[in-house]
Amino acid sequence: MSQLSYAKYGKDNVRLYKVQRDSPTGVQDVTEFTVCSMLEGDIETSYTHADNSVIVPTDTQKQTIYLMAKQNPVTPPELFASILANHFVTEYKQIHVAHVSVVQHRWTRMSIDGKPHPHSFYRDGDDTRIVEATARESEGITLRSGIKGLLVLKSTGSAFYGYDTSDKYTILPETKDRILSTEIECGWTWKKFDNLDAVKTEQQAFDKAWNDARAITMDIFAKDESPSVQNTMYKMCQKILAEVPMVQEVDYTLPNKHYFEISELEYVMVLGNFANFYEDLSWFEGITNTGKDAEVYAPQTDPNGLIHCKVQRK
Ligand code: AZA
Repeated sequence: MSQLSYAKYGKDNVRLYKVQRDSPTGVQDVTEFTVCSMLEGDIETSYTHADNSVIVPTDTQKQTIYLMAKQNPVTPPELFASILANHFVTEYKQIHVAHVSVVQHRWTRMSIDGKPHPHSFYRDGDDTRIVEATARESEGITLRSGIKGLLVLKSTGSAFYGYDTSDKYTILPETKDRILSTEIECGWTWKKFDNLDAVKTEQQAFDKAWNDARAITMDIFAKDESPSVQNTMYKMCQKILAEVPMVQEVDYTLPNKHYFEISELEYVMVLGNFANFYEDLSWFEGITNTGKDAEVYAPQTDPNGLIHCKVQRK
């Protein structure tokens, strides 16, 4: 015997662009999103008995995303995601939980002849602003906001030592000065909102929190004499919790993107035996490029460390 243990369904990768032309000055504002909606509820029979009467078609969800964007503000994205999620649980009696995620892509206003241009924008970074909203019928709305894809690097001011180098599985040399690079993925979970009106009441907080979190992340990344990714990310979490009172938990997921000195030990077969060679640059006129002389490094694509934590208020 078997039974359906969990189900949700929806439309993913709905791309959406909205222009606001209302300003009497002729200044236009643009927003670009990628949206995903996923619905839960009394939908079991659609899986088990081919009962499509309980399905809100994924195309309907897509049309709703466009319509809600036309009829409502799309910024801040936390408000738009909440409006959409709330719509699905209030409009359809069989839908009890709606998950809406919004990825906001950067369009930064151009500065032309020293002035902000009224209708021209550029992509000044690949990082995105993200929102995950979940509306539960009669229970309220939970929101997690975040940053994804912010690529950062510091060329010094990072160390990694103090781990057990006598461990027989450990070969990594300790270092007091290394390159640190990561792609920031962080999120902050807001205290629960009782309903959509509560989200509307607090909407001023969302842009400020995103600006603060982005600034704090870069400030601590740059200034911290980092003993490890773990400790640096913990400091970031603490600072965001201190700065944004309505946030109850902060999380970071950081890949450690390695930049290796060109000094890897190579094992090469010579006359039927393995021999060791140091693949540094000394083979060329004795040039030195290791330790304090290292200038040219080999960025690694994989593997990478992956460090995660969540920090919440006591
Ligand atoms: N944390 C770091 O910051 N760097 C590392 C780790 C780690 O856990 N492991 N290798 N290098």
